[in-house]
Amino acid sequence: MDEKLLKILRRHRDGFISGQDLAHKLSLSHTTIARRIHKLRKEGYDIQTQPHLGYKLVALPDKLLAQELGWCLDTKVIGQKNLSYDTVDSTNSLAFSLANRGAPCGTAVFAEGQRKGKGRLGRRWVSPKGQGIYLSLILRPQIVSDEAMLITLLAALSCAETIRKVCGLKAQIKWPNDILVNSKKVCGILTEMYVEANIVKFIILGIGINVNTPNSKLPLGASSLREEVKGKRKFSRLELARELLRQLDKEYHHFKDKGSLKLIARWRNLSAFSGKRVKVSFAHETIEGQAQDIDEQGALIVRLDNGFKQHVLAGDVMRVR
Ligand code: BT5
Repeated sequence: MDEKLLKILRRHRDGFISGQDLAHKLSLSHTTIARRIHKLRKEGYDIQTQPHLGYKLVALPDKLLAQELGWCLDTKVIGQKNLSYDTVDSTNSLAFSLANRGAPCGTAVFAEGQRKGKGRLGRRWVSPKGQGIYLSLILRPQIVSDEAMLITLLAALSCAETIRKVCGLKAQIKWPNDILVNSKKVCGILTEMYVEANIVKFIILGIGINVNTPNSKLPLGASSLREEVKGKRKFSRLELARELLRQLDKEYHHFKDKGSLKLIARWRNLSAFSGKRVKVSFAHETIEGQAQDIDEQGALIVRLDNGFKQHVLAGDVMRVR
């Protein structure tokens, strides 16, 4: 990818830059410049040409390209190394093998589509190409495995905040890993980890967001940001993904420096089921009661009808009316 050429074109977005100037700045021939512009256009960059004036970058590709995701991204760790792929089986599986081979904390793996997107407990994540965000982040926090749930909550908070900020939609968190808009699932989170002697060696934080996906391509009960916004306006996946990396970076550093208290307090404000009657399903059992709060480990506190408070660390929650 021609980073330097793109950098110059970006700086001249309000006007044209001549082929001669480009050739001079990059110490290349006119023919090479023309060839590279052609290549960028094939990547999806909209570059206008005017005789005597030269070139002008009009629009970026509707793709999550690593160089666009990372362009002047003001984060400390998250997204400082981005990898982008066309179609993969699962970004979580790919990130897991990269982390195993030593990829640094903050590495973000994006794909345009997934063939075998993973949900929890062997479930599938429907991942149509070019319409959603499919991201896996490699994190290396210094925590024990009991604290890993907090990373899921941190991610849920970052996703909900991003959707609220960029799309103006009232995103809410359904414990532990779903983001709902108008009670429909628009985003799911899958946290996987590698643990040795109870110490977390790395975490793969997988995030799937239905951005412009039509409902016809999604399972029942799911929706996308585009479907839920008035006028069904299309959103820029790039803008959303960049803001998500920023929010994740901010929340991750808060958590590392100040612990989980503030995180939990902000999480509470966006929780969809606080105080509501819920049913929680486990592999072999179901409980029913009032969702009261989450504890300092991120477990859901459910008050059963007999007054007993059960702290739930994993399970599927459903609202009961
Ligand atoms: C999740 O699991 O919600 C976690 C989803 C994580 C997906 C990301 S994409 C990037 C990264 N790479 C991966 O391979 N995965 C992660 P769970 O709570 O188990 O929900 C799964 C259930 O949600 C399915 O059984 C369907 O009912 C529903 N579902 C599937 N695809 C969906 C979609 N695109 N939008 C909303 N709901 C969906």
